[in-house]
Amino acid sequence: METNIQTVEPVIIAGLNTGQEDFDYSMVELAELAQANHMEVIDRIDQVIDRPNPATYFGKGKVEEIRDVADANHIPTIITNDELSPSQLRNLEEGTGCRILDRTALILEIFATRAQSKEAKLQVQIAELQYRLPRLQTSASERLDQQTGGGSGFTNRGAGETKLEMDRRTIQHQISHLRQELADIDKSEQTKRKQRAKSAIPTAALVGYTNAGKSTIMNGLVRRYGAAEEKTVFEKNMLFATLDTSVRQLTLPDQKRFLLSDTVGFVSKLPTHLVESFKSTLAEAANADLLIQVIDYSDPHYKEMMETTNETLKQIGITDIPMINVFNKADKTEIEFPILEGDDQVVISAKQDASLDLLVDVIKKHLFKDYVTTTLLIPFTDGHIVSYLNEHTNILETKYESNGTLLTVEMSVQDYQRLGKYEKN
Ligand SMILES: Nc1nc2c(ncn2[C@@H]2O[C@H](COP(=O)(O)OP(=O)(O)OP(=O)(O)O)[C@@H](O)[C@H]2O)c(=O)[nH]1
Ligand SMILES: [Mg+2]
Repeated sequence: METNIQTVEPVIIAGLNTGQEDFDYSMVELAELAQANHMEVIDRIDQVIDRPNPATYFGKGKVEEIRDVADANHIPTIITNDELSPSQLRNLEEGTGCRILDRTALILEIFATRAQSKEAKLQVQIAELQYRLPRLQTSASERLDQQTGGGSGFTNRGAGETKLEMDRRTIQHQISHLRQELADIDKSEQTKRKQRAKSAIPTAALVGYTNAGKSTIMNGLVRRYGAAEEKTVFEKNMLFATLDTSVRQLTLPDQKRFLLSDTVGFVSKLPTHLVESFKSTLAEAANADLLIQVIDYSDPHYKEMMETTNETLKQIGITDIPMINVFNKADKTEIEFPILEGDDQVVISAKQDASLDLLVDVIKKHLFKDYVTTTLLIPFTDGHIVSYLNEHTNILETKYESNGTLLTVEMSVQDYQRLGKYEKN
């Protein structure tokens, strides 16, 4: 739920530049992620260094600098550009006196606030618990007890460890419980998917970086080609607007039908646990006949974004589905559009009808490539077959003969197999 009155938390973002090419871009993106989490970035602190300090991530002097800047500006939270090890996180918290949120925890927070469906909520909860598990620690007072000893240090440490063990076990228990719940939901989703597969309607899945325009394309196509009951989906200029998968059926003017799915977008350094948890959401893409990768062509970093998308797809095991590239938001560039490049690339704007038409042409070429065009003679006594053909196939020509209706039809292989007996030789 979004409310208008939102308290905005001031934060500092901090990153280690170890010479990686995309450092600046990843820091800009980190700021955007913070904004998406209702935070205001007050300052950015970088450190150029060969490798992270194993104990504190930043070097000693930098930790002090961060503490001073945070102190001077009354900033309670620091966000780091990389995921930190449990001990780095703890030491940095102690060294700066601030709450430390690493990139992974930030993304998890965003996902947790955005998750709407039961499935997405479970997926995020599992990923959060997995993130927390190795970061559990004895409380500060317990650690103090251990250090000061208090005469019976051994016993105290023993008690602390037991509490920690207990917390771990509780979390592990919760994880397996949530996994089971998710598996039950998955089962019903799988059944739905199987039903769709049986109906032999080809499917295409929109994939790509977050904020590229996937949902906008989905809505553009639903408005043009969806039946009245097919609802539009949420689209917004913010990272991770979509977390759930939506599937819509589209019927083109030539009666060709296909299912289109819209799903969660990707971002660089997407936490592994999150990718793992979202596998079932992404199953829709894994089972598609065609992937439509949407790219924000107006973003100077679109190439890195494509790379991240391709890498993430590989990571979740989606490797051999044909893919078309949609270079979107061309209206925000100087580039001419809509244009078709080769068989599998288009430059378009999701907000322009001519663009959507061009995209549909390309989708059609892929999804319906083994459609058959043939001529059928349907006896007048089989009027229901003519009605079926009218509704489900593309009728190119109709002639009435003395012994029945002669139709030149373009149709799916499945229909051809069933109705081939009417074929006119
Ligand atoms: N100018 C312009 N804006 C676009 C175009 N396509 C999408 N947008 C805008 O880009 C923003 C993000 O669009 P979405 O469709 O929500 O993006 P998404 O890929 O679904 O993003 P996530 O759900 O976060 O993964 C919205 O503000 C859209 O209005 C386009 O072709 N041109
Ligand atoms: Mg979306």
